[in-house]
Amino acid sequence: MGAIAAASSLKPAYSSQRSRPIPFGSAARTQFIEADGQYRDSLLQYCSRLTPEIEFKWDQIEPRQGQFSFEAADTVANFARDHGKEIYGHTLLWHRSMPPWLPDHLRETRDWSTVTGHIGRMVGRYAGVRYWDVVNEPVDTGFRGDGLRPSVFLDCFGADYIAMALQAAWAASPGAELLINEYGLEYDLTVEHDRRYHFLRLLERLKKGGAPIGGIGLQAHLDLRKGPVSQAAISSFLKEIRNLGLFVFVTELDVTEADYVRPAAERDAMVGAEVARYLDVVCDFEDLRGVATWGLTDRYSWLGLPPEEVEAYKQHGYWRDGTSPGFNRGLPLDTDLRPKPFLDALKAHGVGQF
Ligand code: 9MR
Repeated sequence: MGAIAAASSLKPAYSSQRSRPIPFGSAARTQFIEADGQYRDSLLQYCSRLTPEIEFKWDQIEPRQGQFSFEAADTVANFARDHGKEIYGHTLLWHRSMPPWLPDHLRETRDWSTVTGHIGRMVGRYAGVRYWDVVNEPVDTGFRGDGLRPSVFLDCFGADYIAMALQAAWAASPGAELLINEYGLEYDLTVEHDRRYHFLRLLERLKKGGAPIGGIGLQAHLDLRKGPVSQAAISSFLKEIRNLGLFVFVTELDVTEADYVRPAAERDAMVGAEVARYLDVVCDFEDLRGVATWGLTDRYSWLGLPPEEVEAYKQHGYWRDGTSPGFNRGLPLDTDLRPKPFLDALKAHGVGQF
């Protein structure tokens, strides 16, 4: 697809004029906040919310049982506070960020207070945080009839662990808004259809049981290899979310590319167009509380090439050149922190103030 098609889809179907912009944020990393002034300035320029990309995760906080390491988490939290930015709390329970000691400990003891201890500690220490991803990625297809992802938490505490975790977060901070954050919900693929189905059924069960869930996080890792996004599927999914009385956050928006060979401008247009197609539908959802991208700049993106290829590009001097081919260009700013059509798509949909 050429730049012309991409540009026309940047004009959104979405046209309702909200009284305020939809708050925009990004995942942020302490390591780069400390090391890179340009990156820091860009975060401050564009974002009103920051999501610690790794710093709040349990493996970072309690690498050895009972030994806590809050430095990196405090640094990003203080950075946000000092600059009038909000922190989005990511994430209290995630099967992929368990400290190494935790699985055996839970299997041996079945001690739920280990989990509530962690939840209470985080929610208590970062008491100003309004939104928390309480459970991250609890759904997976192909394992169980109820669509829950096999995990230590599920094994040790049963399917109720999700409601129990929400209760624990609620008990520690009744004012906070609690979410479940999930991925793989955007495309017209059987597996994503099943994920939407199971996620909705989980949310229904939670609401029916009175769990203190306020909303859902849609990670929105878009992928041009699967694309385009299915606006029809997303729209009917969101109708059901509205019927459940839940709010929505886009928590980890980015785009994996399918074609790394075309000129950068064409690639950027394709990325921007996919973002626009997605926002066309999601920004129509009335109770959309915010949009966050999973990183602000391609300079620091988890959507990298394999490390050996990155090394090769670095050796050829491409690393800081935002127009060079090779790197995933799936975030709003390029590696030189220049805005791309992705950022225009956000702007055109009333996301952010820039
Ligand atoms: O981008 C994050 C990467 O730097 C970390 O190594 C990884 C493990 O902590 O987590 C990545 O972020 C994930 C997020 O927490 C949950 N959704 C998927 C994200 C990408 O894997």
